[in-house]
Amino acid sequence: MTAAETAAWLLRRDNFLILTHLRPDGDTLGCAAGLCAALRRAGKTAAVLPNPEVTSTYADYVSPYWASDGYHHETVVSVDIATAGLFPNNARPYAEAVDLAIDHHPSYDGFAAECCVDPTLAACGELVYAICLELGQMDPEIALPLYVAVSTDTGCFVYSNTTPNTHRVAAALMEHGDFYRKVNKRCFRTVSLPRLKLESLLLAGMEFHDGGAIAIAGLSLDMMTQAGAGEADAEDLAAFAGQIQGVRISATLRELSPTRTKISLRTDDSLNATRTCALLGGGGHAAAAGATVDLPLEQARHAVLDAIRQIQREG
Ligand SMILES: [Mn+2]
Repeated sequence: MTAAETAAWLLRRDNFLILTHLRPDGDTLGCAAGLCAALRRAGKTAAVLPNPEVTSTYADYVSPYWASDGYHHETVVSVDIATAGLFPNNARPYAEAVDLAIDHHPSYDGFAAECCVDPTLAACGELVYAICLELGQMDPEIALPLYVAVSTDTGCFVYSNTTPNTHRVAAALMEHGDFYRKVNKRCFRTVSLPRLKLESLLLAGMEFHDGGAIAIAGLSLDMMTQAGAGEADAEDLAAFAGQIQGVRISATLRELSPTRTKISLRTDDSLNATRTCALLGGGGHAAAAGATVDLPLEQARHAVLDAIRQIQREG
């Protein structure tokens, strides 16, 4: 369905339960909060299924919309979820019962009865914004979480998925208040101390090859403990080494157990990341791929460098 058809569909229904995905990010949570606020403004009853994995970064934006125990719903809507496999545990009972999926993933697999999917959009928030306009609803309460959705899914408008439409939607949302200053500070200008310690430990143990063009970083379980870091502090750490000037190929290795290591590879045009990771039993995209190997961390360092060398030789 188009955004207009989706809005008309929503207006014919009531008592909405909105679902977000596993390891929830700003897009899924912001879309849920924004859509929930807009439906309530339109006179509907709506609530978001509490997501047990919500982090402190996003909790304030979405927790006012959590469904209470025993909330009665008739219409189930998922936002930013490509497949029922990404439902949190408490959403599993709804896997076969989703009435509408609103999503922007090309991999959306059709699990819902109806869908509004646009894979050209950087953030699902852009789509929910269009639906809210069609509902005739936009105010600061709706705009704030949608700004969170759009800004976080584009890394504050710098990831390669960012489009002119992303900026147009963000600009329109910014017209509804100066909330974006606090959002930008919280989401893009704040790092936890354990995260900084992790980056420092990662840098201290980083190995460089080819005059600094290749960086290999290892993150051990012991480093996590030393830094006092949790999962949230380690998020997207695979992007860290690639930020160093001159680095074209970066591998970030994470110790899962003394005999198992997860490899994340980021490359530029000089090396195909998928082909390299395929040698290690993994896969992914041309510039970002991964593999999990049954090797201790230190041996995995050698294995990934060997794989890089082999693909370089093959050209
Ligand atoms: Mn998204």
